[in-house]
Amino acid sequence: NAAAAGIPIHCSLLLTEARDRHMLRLLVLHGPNLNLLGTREPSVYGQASLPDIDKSIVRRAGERGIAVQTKQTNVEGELVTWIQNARGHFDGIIINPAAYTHTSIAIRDAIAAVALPTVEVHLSNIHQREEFRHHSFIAGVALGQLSGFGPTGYLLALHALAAHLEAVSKASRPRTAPKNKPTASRR
Ligand code: CA2
Repeated sequence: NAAAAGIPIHCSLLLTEARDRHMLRLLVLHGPNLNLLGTREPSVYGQASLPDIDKSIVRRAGERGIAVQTKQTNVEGELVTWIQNARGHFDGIIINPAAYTHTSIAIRDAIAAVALPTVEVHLSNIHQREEFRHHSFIAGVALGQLSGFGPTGYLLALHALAAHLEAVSKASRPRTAPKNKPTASRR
């Protein structure tokens, strides 16, 4: 149930309503230390705080008629549990696993197990930074990766994931029989 899934009751009601209205439901997860955004290292991670970023994601989702829930934790196991529990409640996941990107087989396995399309986001360009940041355990199980676009990366991920889900849902809909063309009646 929703409470066991770590989803607050008010939010679970919103998610149920979103499902009933055939809205896409996306889960946005932020990993360790991202709660410090805007307070330190602005030259690397920018000036925006995590609440600023979340507000812009929620605003853009609202404009597109998408329901989103955003969550941050410094705990690896919590991310694993939230990913596992996303099944049945969400259609896709956007995740910045932060430093766990480069270390966590557990998060990779959870994403593979839950089989929800997942987009990996990084504020900085991890490929331009230290060697140890070049490898992502997540990239191999992600739909795609956005790295280096700052907070805009989350909005690009939202757009890309929604486009993917809409295309998948359109492809799986039964094709309606083409309407008979009116034929010219012969006298
Ligand atoms: O660029 C990204 O988004 C990262 O995922 C951020 C992680 C880093 O370990 C990854 O290699 C790339 C670090 C997040 C730490 O965030 C801070 C924010 C403000 C001050 C200090 C750390």
